[in-house]
Amino acid sequence: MAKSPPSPSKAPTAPRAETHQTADDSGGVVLTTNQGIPVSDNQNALTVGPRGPTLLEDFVLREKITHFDHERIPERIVHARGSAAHGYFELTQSLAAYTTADFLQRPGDRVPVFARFSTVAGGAGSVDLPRDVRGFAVKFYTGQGNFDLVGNNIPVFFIQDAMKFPDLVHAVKMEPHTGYPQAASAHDNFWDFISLTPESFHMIMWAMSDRAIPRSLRMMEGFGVHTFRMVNAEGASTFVKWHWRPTIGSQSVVWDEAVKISGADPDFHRRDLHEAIKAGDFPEWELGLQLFTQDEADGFDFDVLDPTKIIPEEVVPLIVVGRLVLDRNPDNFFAETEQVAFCPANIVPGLDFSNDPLLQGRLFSYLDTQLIRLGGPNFHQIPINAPKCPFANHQRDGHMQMMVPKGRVNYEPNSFDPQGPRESPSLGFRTFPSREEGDKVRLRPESFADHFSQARQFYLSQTPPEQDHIAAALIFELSKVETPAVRERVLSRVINIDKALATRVAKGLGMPLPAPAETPVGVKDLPPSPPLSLLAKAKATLAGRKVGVLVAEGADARLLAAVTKAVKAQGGKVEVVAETIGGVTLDDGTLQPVHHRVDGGPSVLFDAVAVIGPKPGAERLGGMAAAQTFVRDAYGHLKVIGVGGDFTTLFHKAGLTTDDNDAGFVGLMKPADAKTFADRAAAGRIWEREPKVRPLP
Ligand code: HDE
Repeated sequence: MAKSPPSPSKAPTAPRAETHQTADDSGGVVLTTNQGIPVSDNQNALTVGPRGPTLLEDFVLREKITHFDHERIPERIVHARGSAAHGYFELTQSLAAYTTADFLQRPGDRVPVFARFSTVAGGAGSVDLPRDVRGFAVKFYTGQGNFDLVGNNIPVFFIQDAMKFPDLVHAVKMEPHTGYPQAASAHDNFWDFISLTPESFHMIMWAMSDRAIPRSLRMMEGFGVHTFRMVNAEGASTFVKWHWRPTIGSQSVVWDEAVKISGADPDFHRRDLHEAIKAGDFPEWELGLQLFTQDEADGFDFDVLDPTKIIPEEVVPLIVVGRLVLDRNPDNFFAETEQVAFCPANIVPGLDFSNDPLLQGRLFSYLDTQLIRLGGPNFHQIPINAPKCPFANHQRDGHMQMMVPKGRVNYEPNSFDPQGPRESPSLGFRTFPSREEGDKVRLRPESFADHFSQARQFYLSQTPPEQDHIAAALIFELSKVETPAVRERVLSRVINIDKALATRVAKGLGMPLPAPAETPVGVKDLPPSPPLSLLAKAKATLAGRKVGVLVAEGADARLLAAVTKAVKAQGGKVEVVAETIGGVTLDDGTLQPVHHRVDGGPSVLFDAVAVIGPKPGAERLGGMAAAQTFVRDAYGHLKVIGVGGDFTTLFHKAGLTTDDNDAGFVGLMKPADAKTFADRAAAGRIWEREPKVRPLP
């Protein structure tokens, strides 16, 4: 509503309850119907007498309820749960040699963007931390129209052909006869499909890795997945793979943490993104490109059109050409995050597609999906979807037409509107004229046949803790599968990736190792590629991370200040957890504000924790189950734990000892110890502890 109408008659028609807010006297905004009719009473329906039947005549009630009844639109069939933000893309290196795309010409140029991150399998109201692939979709509002890079946080996909997408998605989503599980791949239908789809096993290695349980949306890598093209002013084409790399480094949670975060804060990722941007801590990614020619592509031992393959960075290095910064939260979740319509076919002059059969299917699907989801062909006029450059054509009418085209001309060629829109051979989008010929067939190319070599390469490129987690994830997922034959079939294919991994998983399931499945081509031993591991390139920093300090009554104010300062120096934030939300009194008499009550701020919400306080306060916390769980979970999740005081009772009751040479316990006896604590916390989890808390086969 742009402007409120003037307040009508001042005379109230019925007695009002004291608490009702009115605009009558204040000169404030008058509530109206959607027709602009001022509303006199927003509390009570129109009835015959105060206790009589409601009248059909009550157009105010009818309009309000009718609109409410239609508030929901169909959620996305995949990627329904998402969080988004506005920002900009800035070019740092000219790509004029490769493309005519205007936003990629001049370093320093910025274009506005809207980025949406999502899970794939769960519904819109599902939790943020299931084991799942994450969508990473960016809409660039360029001067030549919208370019949508609709990618994921994993650079390969489950299937090679669009024909299989509905089957994959049906298999992973809740089972149709029971309606569960929500947002979880740990069930029979998913693994049945996977076990019968050997091309999925490279992706399965990624999906079982910690990449599928990210610590924050701000700490995810992103990938365009398919091979795309750039086309330069001479008409020459270069292939390109798109990569996003977070500047604060990548990090994941551990599985038990993911499970508990889902209960403690189902909006963990959404809240983290929103709060970071609100605090001015803007998430940022580098745009890296892998550029390669047709000749180079022909020399690879995999097909660049196969979306189940990566190009190792050792084969084609990444060049950094720009940065993505998200600096503004959406004003309205529905209008922006929900109604945004991404489409891989939204592409600007100078960029182009490849023949990747999965990409080709996507080029059809997204527009089709928006027609049903947003209700008609004019969804491009919704502000979040509209280009920010002028656009003009002779498309007309349709549901929810918001524009009022003037004049008689709605066709072209025409002689009546010489200034009207016309095609432009020089400025318009032109498809790269690649030569294509062949029989019409339904055939998977032979060059797509090697399903396991890169899966093996991925697994062997991981650090030992990451390999442990892949084994643990497979054991967890398959132990939720009730059909033994499905588990067996999966294992028979995991052997093709790595026999030691399959043996561990079989042992963890208490099953004999089956015979390996047949593979159409031999599995190659490819050299490990270190960038495939997140831990190998983890950054020692607390940037974007949080430290939870459980503060007992009477705690040392100087120590808390020193910890806060040291954590801040490492880029992180401290949040105080205490017995009550009203504050905790420190030894200097100040009332310290508290972020979380102890049972509402479990340690899973933090990257490292500390407990501080004098003996009586510490003893009191020692008797609380929530405080015991706080430290027990922090230990189990391999976190650094600062200990400022005598917390013997707390640790004893949590079943922990602090003196077993565990590098993760840092004494906070005096303010000067805070730096050691923050530096240790910045170095990350205590991986050496893991075999003690989660022994694996
Ligand atoms: Fe999507 N995908 N997809 N997808 N996809 C959709 O479009 C589809 C694929 C991805 O935040 C849908 O607007 C097909 C790969 C993201 O709004 C739908 C195939 C990749 C998002 C659709 C794929 C993606 C979607 C559902 C196989 C990574 C969320 C709602 C041929 C490169 C975008 C919608 C957002 C959404 C179809 C495979 C990424 C149904 C047919 C591979 C990030 O049109």
